Amino acid sequence: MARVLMSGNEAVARGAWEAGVAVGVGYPGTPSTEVLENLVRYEGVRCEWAPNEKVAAEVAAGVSFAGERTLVTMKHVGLNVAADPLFTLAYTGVNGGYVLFVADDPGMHSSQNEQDSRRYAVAAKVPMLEPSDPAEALEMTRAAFEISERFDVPVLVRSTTRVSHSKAAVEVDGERHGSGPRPYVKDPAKWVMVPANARRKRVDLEERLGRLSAYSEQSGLNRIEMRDRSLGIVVDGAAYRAVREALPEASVLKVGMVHPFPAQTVRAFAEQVETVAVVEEIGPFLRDLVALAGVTPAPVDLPQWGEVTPSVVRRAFGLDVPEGRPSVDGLPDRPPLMCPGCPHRGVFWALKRLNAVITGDIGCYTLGAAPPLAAMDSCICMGASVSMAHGAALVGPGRPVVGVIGDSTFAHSGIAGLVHMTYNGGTGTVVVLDNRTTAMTGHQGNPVSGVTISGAPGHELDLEALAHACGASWVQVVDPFDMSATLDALKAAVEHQGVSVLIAKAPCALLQKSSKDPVAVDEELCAACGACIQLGCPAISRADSGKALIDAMICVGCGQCVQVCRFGAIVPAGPACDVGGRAR
Ligand SMILES: Cc1ncc(C[n+]2csc(CCOP(=O)(O)OP(=O)(O)O)c2C)c(N)n1
Repeated sequence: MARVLMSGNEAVARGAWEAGVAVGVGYPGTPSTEVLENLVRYEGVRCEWAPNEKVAAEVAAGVSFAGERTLVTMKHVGLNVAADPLFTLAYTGVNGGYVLFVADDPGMHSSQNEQDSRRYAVAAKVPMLEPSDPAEALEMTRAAFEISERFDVPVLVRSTTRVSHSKAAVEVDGERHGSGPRPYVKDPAKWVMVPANARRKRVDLEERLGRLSAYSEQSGLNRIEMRDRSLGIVVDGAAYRAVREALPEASVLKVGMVHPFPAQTVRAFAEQVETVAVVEEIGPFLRDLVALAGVTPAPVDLPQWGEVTPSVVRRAFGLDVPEGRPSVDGLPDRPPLMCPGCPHRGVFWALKRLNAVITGDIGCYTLGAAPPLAAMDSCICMGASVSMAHGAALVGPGRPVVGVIGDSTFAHSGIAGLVHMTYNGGTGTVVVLDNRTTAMTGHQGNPVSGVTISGAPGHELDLEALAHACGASWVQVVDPFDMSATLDALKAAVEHQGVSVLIAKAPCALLQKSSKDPVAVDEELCAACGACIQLGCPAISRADSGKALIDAMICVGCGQCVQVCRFGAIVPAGPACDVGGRAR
């Protein structure tokens, strides 16, 4: 045993390794991504990025079916994608232990919505464990494999941003434990979910839930901590830490196995305290279950969205909230921006000139929605850009409709939209922004780049051939750093009568090993027209004179601004350039 400082995600990876997991598979998504990125570093585990979460959950199903332990990882919205296999795997059960790790994002630090994955455990009728810190993340991941094999069921481990990304001391075991490979036994009544078998399994599901309920009550995963008996708080996940800090005297029932919910333990806790209250993120979930258990929780004014911090807890219980850090006047807002030299910028610059309706998608390019580019009109979920472009074109808004999607997102769920489009005689345009990586979540490889999670080369999807095979009748590849070629290609794509696919191919600026020399503004020539400012490059700002100013410290010399300047005022900075990037 040793004590190591670990994040929650590192601890989940460690727990899976200690549990003898043979295969880890997932799709990146903040705040879950680092689990697989850490698991791949351990000996004796094979890890794979899947094109999407449904595929990941099914690959893991195959591993379990064939007798080994497996871990699947994803963020909360990924569980929507993986829900189809999960709900029926609850019927079949497992062979090797099957654990699905899902990370929720209360407060939406990096997500398009806020979901409560605890409800998936109830809906799919599978157990869910919920750690509050990295040490528990390790222990509960190990426990989840035991539960999975003991009760023949896939098990969910739910984390949230604070648990996944905060670091704490964790006890690690030098040994791998696991149950070893289990024999594969042909058993159609268990694995072939035709209605006759599924109806039998449906009954088993309820019987198994009953046994899991009994286990939840006595497992030790739900812990009563008695302190002052005037107030008892039922709490789970990251909110437990907030309660301990804000109300250190309060007694606590810390729920670690949220499903099946330990109703008897709640009743036993309620008998020992004068008032019961519930503290949770994205409620009411626990609160309703506590009430169903026959205990009436005291009303607490907790917001039903966002994270529960110690201040939120103190406010909810009518206590003073210590003043936070004083705000510093004059600090500029720093909204997320496309990096200097981002290849997406040239495409959005061109799209803006087309006066098109642009259905967008999720990735770094979602920043194309922000001013000054403001060239994206929707962003819902991964893959929606392509299918929405088709739907919008059916209505015909009187302007060209263009779906814009990244390479990873296209492989995730854009391809099926393109197939729908051509199959149904669509006429829209799809632009695939192929920056050779999944940039938004930290540069994971994907089927388009062909780079696997271990860094080894895998098969690289040929996007042109794929677009043709899907039925697109116009397919072209363009270098998005060539601004006029990009604009010309886009014009041709939207004028095409049929489905057109434009592949804008250039690596992410952060993947470039070296940048070119920076550029600078020749003040004599600059007409202060603002054309370069409209690119939304963080390296370009306006000087007090109204003329452009380029910050040589962050300019990577991509040349996009040089191309949009009609006055030839943007020139190589060279050595004759001061620190602000101003040409002398
Ligand atoms: C269903 C689902 N899974 C995962 C995510 C997390 N996520 C957001 S954007 C993104 C991929 C972006 O990669 P790409 O499309 O290549 O665009 P880039 O960021 O490289 O521009 C991922 C995985 C999500 N939002 N939804």
